[in-house]
Formats: sequence, structure tokens, C-alpha cells
Amino acid sequence: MFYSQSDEWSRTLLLYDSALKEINTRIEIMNNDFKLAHQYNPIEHVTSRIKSTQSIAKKIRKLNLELTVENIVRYVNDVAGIRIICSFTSDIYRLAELLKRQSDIRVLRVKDYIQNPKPNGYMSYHMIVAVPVFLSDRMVETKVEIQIRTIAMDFWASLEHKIYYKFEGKAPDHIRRELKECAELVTFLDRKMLSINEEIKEYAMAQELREYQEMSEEAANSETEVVTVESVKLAKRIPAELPTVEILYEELEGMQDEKQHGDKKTGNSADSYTDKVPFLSEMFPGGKKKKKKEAGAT
Ligand code: 0O2
Repeated sequence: MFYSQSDEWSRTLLLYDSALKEINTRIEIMNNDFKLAHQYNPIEHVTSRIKSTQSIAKKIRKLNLELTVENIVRYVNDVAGIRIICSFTSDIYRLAELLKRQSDIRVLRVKDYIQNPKPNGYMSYHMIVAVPVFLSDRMVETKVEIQIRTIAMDFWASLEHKIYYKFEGKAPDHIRRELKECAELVTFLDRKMLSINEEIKEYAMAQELREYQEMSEEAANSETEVVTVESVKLAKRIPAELPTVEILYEELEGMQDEKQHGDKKTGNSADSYTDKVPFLSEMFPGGKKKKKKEAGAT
């Protein structure tokens, strides 16, 4: 690169570095939120890097271009790169969707090497996105390449990368064949792991449902009715994504109706709710204290 462009390159590198920080933070937030909502962590780990100057120069040479900052910014899409390693293939698409939904992220290109693996067997989901970077005097949209793949896909890609470099891109046929076979095993393994995970989830759900039913039977025979968010979610099969408070309101409105139509008494706002849902008195401190139902009342 020309010496006269070194300042411009330093400013450009600052943009790429900031864009990586932006995306990394968003991924971390999504992962934490997901963990809270679903008690499940879809991301195994995340790595990020700024492409080395040698690799950038190699790519620019391959494209038959002059090595200038303008050409790098315009034609090298992966100067800033993030790799997200997920547990299951389904997590890959879920995360990609969540990123696409962020209103200020512009998806420039998607390459789905999972649906369409490369001839050598390479599998990964690639997105080139533009993310806004706010400097002291302006905003600059900056490109980041996001690669999302499973642990098994990543394992394969790392080994293949090493072998590719070892043979300088000219690996013997039988090694290429064997690598392709390994890629097929990776697909098999990912599918198998996903189906085992689905089975475990179903088993856990059935178990919780059984416990809920037992709890409901016990509650029916006792004086106080106990409703927990988990039991409501399970009983109504409400998607876990719905915020807890919304579920409560939905359930409570149902109870309110039931109460009004059942004994003709008019319940009133949080006060009457707290009668039925003991822990709500903590959320609505103004409400009545927990009461036991009158003996014999329905
Ligand atoms: P490195 O060392 O990771 O930086 P584009 O200009 O974006 O259209 P490109 O760069 O071929 O063209 O895009 P693509 O196909 O999305 O690949 C970008 C990156 O994906 C590569 O970057 C690799 O990291 C990875 N990749 C793609 N194909 C393979 C493959 O067959 N095997 C392995 N192991 N990784 C692959 P770089 O710049 O090649 O390398």
C-alpha cells in the first residue's frame, strides 16, 4: 500500500475494529437474552479477527486490483470477520434471523454453505452485513463477515484449512475424497445430535407437564390455589418467547372473567388477582394480602 495512504488505512482499521465490537456486543446480548428466556445457550463460543495485511494483499492481487484503501473497502468483504460457533444447526438459522431483524444492520449478502455445501464439503452460514459505526463527527456503515457454524462444522473446516495449506491447495485425490467423506459424517453427526436434543426437550416437557398435573391435583384438594408462571406456560403451551408479565396478564384476565361470571362478584384490578395468585402481591404491593379461601367456597 502507498505510504501516503497509511493515515487513511489507520482510520479504516479503526472502523473495522469498532464494527467488530458492535457486532460482538449484539451477539453477547442476544445470547444472554436467549439464556434468560429459554434456559439455553445457543452459542458455544465466538471469535473475531481483523484479516492480516498479507491475506488482504493476496485477495486484492487475486482480484487483479491495485492495493489501495478504496479497493480494500469496496472489494474485500471479510476484513472484519466474526465466527459464531453454535451447538445445533437450528441455532445457526435462529441466530442469523435475529441478526437480520436488527433494524440498523443491513444484510448485503448471504452464502448458505449448509444448504449448498462447497464441492470439497465445506459447510458454514456466511453473512456480509453493514453495521453503523458512530464516530465523533459522522456515521460510517462498515462491512463485517459473519460466519455461523456448528462445532462439528468448525472442527472440519479447521482441519481442512490446515491440510489445504500443507499441500498448498493441491491435496492428493484420496485425501480430498476422505475429507469429503468426513464432511458427510459431520452432517450425519449434526442431524443426530439435533434429534437427540429434540428428544431430550420433549422428555423434559412431558416430565414438567406430569409434575404440573400432580401439582394441580394437589392444589385442587387444598385451600389455596397456586399458579406459577411455569405452570401457566406449560398448561397453555404458550411460546416461551412471550414475556412473563404478558403471560400473567393473560392468565389473570381469564381468572377475572371466571370470577365475575362464576360467583357474580365484581373483582377489581390487582387486588382481586392477588387473592388467586399469591406471589403477585409482591408485584403489586398495593394489592391485598394473600388470603385463604373461605371454607366451602367454590
Ligand atoms: P481466512 O484465512 O479465513 O480469512 P467473496 O469475495 O467474499 O465473495 P470469498 O472470500 O471466497 O469471496 O467468500 P466466502 O466463500 O464466503 O469465503 C470466505 C471465508 O470462508 C474464507 O476466508 C474462509 O475463512 C471460509 N472458507 C470458505 N471456503 C472454505 C473452505 O473450503 N474451507 C475452509 N476451511 N474455509 C473456507 P479466506 O479469506 O479464504 O480465509
